[in-house]
Amino acid sequence: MKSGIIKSLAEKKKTGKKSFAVLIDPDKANASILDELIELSSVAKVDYLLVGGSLVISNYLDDCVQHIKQNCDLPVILFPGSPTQVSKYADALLYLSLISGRNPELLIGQHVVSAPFVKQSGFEIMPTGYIVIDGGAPTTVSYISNASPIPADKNEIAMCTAMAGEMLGMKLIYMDAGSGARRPITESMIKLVADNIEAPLIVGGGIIHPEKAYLNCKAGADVIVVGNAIEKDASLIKEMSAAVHSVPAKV
Ligand code: 1GP
Repeated sequence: MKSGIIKSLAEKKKTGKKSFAVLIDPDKANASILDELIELSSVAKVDYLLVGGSLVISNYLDDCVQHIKQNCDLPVILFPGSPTQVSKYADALLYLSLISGRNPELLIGQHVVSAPFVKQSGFEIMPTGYIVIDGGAPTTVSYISNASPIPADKNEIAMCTAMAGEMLGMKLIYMDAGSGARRPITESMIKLVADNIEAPLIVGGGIIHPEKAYLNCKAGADVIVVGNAIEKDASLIKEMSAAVHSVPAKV
């Protein structure tokens, strides 16, 4: 059953409507944590729940996604660190190719291995150019991928990478400073990338203040993802969601 999330993101982009996504790491979420996140996210009108992480150690992914789907209507999008992180209970999968790196395994190799399995899953596949930007701290994704991030001040490299990804057919671009980044992606980089692509732009990594989420959207981000800050203080969901949704739509 296809869920049509890409289509709705493209439509929202046309009107300048921004989205907020809460990132849930299944390694850190038990049923009671999930219940709190579900309740707060539903009340705050969060747009999507992303589930995954660069290193999912536990076997809780399926249970985690199932628990969410049984308790709310929010769309669940998988954000996998590897092809094993797939659950048939999700609505969609960010089908990531790490286009900022030069590791063939994460550009195409793992996709080849998992293609038949992913195709028969039934959820929406969202082809996504994944661009990692230096966030001032070594991140799990950089270590695992053995790929250097784009330097934080090299806006043009990020722009060219996103353009290339889009022209290769990727439907979304995700710029990520990495979970727990010390420095989130700058607004100037977001603006340059957003001004040069038509695909919806997802931005995450190190966003801890609602004001930054707002400024990122003003600069051109279409979806803001927050994980770490919400793990520390779940009540932030309300303020983050309000900040993202307060960005004026295009007239
Ligand atoms: C990481 O973009 C996500 O891949 C979210 O980052 O956990 O720092 O919010 P944080």
